[in-house]
Amino acid sequence: MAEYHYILTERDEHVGIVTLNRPKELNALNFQLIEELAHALEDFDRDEAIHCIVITGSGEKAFAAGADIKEMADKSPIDMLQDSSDGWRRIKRVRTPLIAAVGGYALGGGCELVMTCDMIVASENARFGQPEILIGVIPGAGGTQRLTRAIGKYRAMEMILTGAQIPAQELADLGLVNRVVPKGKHLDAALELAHKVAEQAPIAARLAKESILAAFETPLADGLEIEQKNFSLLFATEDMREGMRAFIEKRKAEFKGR
Ligand code: CO8
Repeated sequence: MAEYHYILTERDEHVGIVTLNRPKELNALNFQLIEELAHALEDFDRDEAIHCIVITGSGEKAFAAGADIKEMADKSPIDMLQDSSDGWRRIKRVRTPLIAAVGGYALGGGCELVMTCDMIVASENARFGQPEILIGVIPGAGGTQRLTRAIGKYRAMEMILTGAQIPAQELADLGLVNRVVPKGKHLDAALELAHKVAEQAPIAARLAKESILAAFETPLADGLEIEQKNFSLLFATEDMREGMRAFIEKRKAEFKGR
């Protein structure tokens, strides 16, 4: 297992857990943290025993309060391109389903990291926002795109142009947050969901993720092609034979990830 300074990793059966671990700085995402996070997610992604990954923040106050403003303040455009954007690209390429467990603030890059995940579980006190405009910039890790696709142009405009913080329940009502749970219960609830996902045939879960993400990146006709090909490809897996046989034999399927 790699040595990390700003994150913690652990495993709970078939679920990998990554905790952003700079609680005094509200888990602000410095360049090294993003590099470590990308590395840890890639490690879990390569590990056949891991079927779902939960990302959370340490401490009670925040998932992450954004990119590290103190580190960014003196950076040049080239620094930003070279030091930071590669890690974000690597996180986006992770094929294993990702669940964000959000307690407290998910702001700026923190909100963008949450939206890079595939499902979002939040405590009732969680607050989401894209406050970059308040410090003279705009979201730079997908916020203008993912937020707009999730909640629509008008609400995204308001959030990004005012920098307002929005409570979890309001975003659940708009479709961004999967479920809101009592304060402090976000990790337990995310793990419960993760274990449900981890019980499924893992290759099918990855191809389902890939196909759903295609809905954001391709015209409908291309997305339908991708889905059809991924669906057919699953007929090459032992898990597909097992799943269908188990249904016919009226028993629970035992998936092996092959
Ligand atoms: N960066 C660095 N340090 C931070 C950050 C941050 N984003 N957020 C909080 N901290 C630090 C504070 O400076 C403070 O440190 P110290 O004790 O040394 O002064 C400590 O964390 C605790 O914070 P506060 O005292 O401010 O706590 P409060 O409870 O009073 O306030 C807030 C909490 C409202 C969350 C407040 O800290 C805040 O507004 N933080 C900044 C939020 C923000 O603007 N986020 C957006 C940053 S920009 C961004 O994310 C762009 C992403 C693009 C990435 C693209 C890369 C390619």
